[in-house]
Amino acid sequence: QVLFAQTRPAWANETDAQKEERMKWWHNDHFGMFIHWGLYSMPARHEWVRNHEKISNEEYEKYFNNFEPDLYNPKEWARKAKEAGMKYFVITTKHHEGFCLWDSKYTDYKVTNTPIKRDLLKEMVDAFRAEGLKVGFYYSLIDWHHPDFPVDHIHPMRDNAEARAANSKKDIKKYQQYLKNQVTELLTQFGKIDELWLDFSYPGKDGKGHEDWDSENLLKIIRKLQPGIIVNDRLDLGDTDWGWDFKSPEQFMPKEWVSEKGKKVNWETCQTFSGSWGYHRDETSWKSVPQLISMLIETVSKGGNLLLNVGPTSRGLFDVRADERLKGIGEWMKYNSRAIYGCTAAPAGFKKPDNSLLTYNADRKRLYVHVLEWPIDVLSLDGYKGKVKYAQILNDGSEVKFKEEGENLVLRLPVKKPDTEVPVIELILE
Ligand code: JFZ
Repeated sequence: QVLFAQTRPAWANETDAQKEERMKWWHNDHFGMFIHWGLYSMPARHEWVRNHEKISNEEYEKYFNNFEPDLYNPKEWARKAKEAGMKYFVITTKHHEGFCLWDSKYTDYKVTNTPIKRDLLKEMVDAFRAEGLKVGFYYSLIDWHHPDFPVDHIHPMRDNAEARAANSKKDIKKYQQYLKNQVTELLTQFGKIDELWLDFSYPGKDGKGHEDWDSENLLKIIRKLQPGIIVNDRLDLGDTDWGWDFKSPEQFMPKEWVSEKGKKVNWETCQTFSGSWGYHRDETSWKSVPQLISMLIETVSKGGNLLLNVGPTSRGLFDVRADERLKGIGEWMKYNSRAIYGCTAAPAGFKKPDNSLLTYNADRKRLYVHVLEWPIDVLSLDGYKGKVKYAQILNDGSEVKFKEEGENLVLRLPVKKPDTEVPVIELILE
C-alpha cells in the first residue's frame, strides 16, 4: 500500500475560518433528504439486490430495458422535502449498480437510453433548486457494471476462480479516469453543487481504497471545480484535515458529538425509514413518526446533521408510507423548527432534564428542552437558577411559569401534553 500524502497538499490551504464560512449553511440547516433511486427500484428488494442475489449483467438488463418512471414529477418531490423541513437533498447520481441518472457521455448505461429517455437528474436539480433546497450528489466509487472495475474476491462479490481470472483483464487506471470524467461532468453541468457524497472505500486485502480511486487527485479536481462544495469522508484519506469535510456515521446514532483525535468534527448521519435505501416493497420495519422526530432532535442535540432517506418507486413516486412520515415530520417542524435550524448542542453547564433532549441557539441565547415523555405537572431544571429570563411552550407560544427551588428551576407544565408530537419548551436565557 502506498500511503497518501500525510501532509496537507498545497491546494488545500484553507484556514479554519474559511472552512467555517464555507460550511455555514450546512451548520445552520441540519436536515436533508437522501434519495436512492436507480434500476434497483424495479426488483424492489434492496439496492444491493444485484450483489445479494448474484445477478449477472445479462439478467440485470431487464431492468435497464424496462425503466420507465412515467409518474415522475420532481417538483412534487421537492415540495414534499421542503414541507418536511428539509433544506437540502442528496441524490444517487450513480449507485453501485453503475446505472447513471444523467446523460453522461462516458457510458451508454444511462437513463437517456432507457424507455423514459430523459435526463432525470437535470429535472430533479432544477425542481429542488426552485424550491430553495441545496443540491447534493451521491456518486458511487464502486461500480458493478463498468468493464474495468475489478471484481473483489471477497467483497462485494464472492471469491472464485472465475472472478480472479476476469479481474486479471481489468485495468483500474481506466476506471480511475472514468471516475474523474464523470465527477467532472457532475460538477460542471448542473450549476452549483453544495454537497458531494462519495461511496465508499473498504481498504485492506482485496479491498478498495485511495490508491484505487486515486483519491487525492480526484479530490483536487473536485475542489477546483466547486470550491464551495462540502465532501464526505469516504475517499479513504484517513484522518487528514483536508481529505474530507464531515464524517458520515450510518444507520446508527452516535453516543455523543463525533470526534477525531479528541477534537469535535462535523458529522452527518444518514438514516432510512425502513432499513433498505432503495425502494423495498415488502419491508415492514418502518420507523414511526415520533421515532423519526426524536432522531432529528437527538442528531442536532449532538451537533450533527440528519440525511433522511426516501427510496422512490420505479414509477417515480414516493411510497405512501414515506409520504405519511414526511408529512408527520413536517407538521412538527412547522411549529418547532426554531429548535432545529441554527441550533447545536447545549453548552456544558446545562444539564439535560429527565426524558428530554437539549438544543441551543447561541446567536439568540435560547435553550430548547425537547420533552420526549410529558411529565405530570412539573419539570425540574437542575442547576438552572439565575439562568432563565422567560419560558414558553414553543408550538403555541404560551407562557410557562417557573420558580426557584434551591439551585433548580421548577417549571409548572400544563397537565395535558401540548398537541404536538414532541413538545418543546423554549427558554430565553439571561
Ligand atoms: C453504502 C451503500 O453500500 C448503501 O447501499 C447505501 O448507499 C449507503 C448510504 O452507503 O453502505 C455503506 C457504506 C459504508 C458503511 C456501511 C454501509 N460503513 O462504512 O460502515
